[in-house]
Amino acid sequence: MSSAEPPNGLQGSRVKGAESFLRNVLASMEAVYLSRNPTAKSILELVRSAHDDTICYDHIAFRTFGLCLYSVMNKMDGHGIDSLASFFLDFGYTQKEELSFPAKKLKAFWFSPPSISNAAYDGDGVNGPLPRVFISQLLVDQMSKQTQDIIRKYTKCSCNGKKHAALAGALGSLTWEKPSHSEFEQLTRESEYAAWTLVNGYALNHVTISTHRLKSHLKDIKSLNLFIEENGYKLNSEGSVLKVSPDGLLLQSSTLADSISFEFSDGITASVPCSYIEFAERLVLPQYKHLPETEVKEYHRRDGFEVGNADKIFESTSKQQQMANA
Ligand code: OOG
Ligand code: NI
Repeated sequence: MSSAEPPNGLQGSRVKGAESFLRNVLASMEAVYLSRNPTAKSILELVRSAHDDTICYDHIAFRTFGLCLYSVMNKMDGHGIDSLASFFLDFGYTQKEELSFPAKKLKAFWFSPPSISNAAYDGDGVNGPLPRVFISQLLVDQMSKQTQDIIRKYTKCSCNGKKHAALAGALGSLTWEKPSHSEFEQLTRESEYAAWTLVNGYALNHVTISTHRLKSHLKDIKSLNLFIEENGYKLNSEGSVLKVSPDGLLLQSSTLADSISFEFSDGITASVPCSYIEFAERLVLPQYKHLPETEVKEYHRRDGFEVGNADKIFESTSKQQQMANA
């Protein structure tokens, strides 16, 4: 699952322009995210200021509607993972493993970042090491007819919006019309993921702080979780607060999504779930255990994602988690 060699990518002066464009797009996506999610914004500030630290993003994540064309079975209509993946692939990302969540009717792929000049590794946030990208999609064709009809109504009216998913994410704009409140409620009953995607579109679902790249004691995710809770924030406790992969090397936790007031097409205004912030600690792979800490690079650590962890992290936008923590 992991390789000891850094991947090829945006190196050399010819591609400097491409890298800076990619970072500008990420910065716009992040700005939309920070403006809508006060919890994420204040946690990033808190972690930075507590020990005058810089933050590296482990990954960023998006949600999409994966649906087949009406007429052609098994041919995707272009709103799913591919809509956003194409942008990241164009800028040097590499597609990695698929993750499958049959109970939630979801699947996902993750993408590893291109390698970049070493200088950039000193930056903060989107100016630091480029994040992995996690993109999931709802398996729309497995939903009830009622839910499918609603999703198809909106994806259809977006025309070619799906070709500009990254732009939509950077602008924080939906590529389809706003739904009615009852349509949102219908989706919520069947799949909270579907309802989230209908009102948030291609906006960033979360960014993830790489805890092992912090300098203070907060590099230990258990200390960071405690610190976040002591400062009055609620963490997603689905399963347990700390999600641990079977190999014990990928540790993750997340906050509960903020809510935002949303005006539906029928004039009803109601609060809808927005985005959350995640924390991830990647431990050193057994074969590199002997390396002194100062020599440990990111590619010596556990890479990738874990279905069992992700399955619980998806719940960060669910009503049930909000109520359990109220
Ligand atoms: C993604 C949940 C999974 C991870 O790091 O495994 C995830 C989502 O909520 O859309 O973020
Ligand atoms: Ni994540």
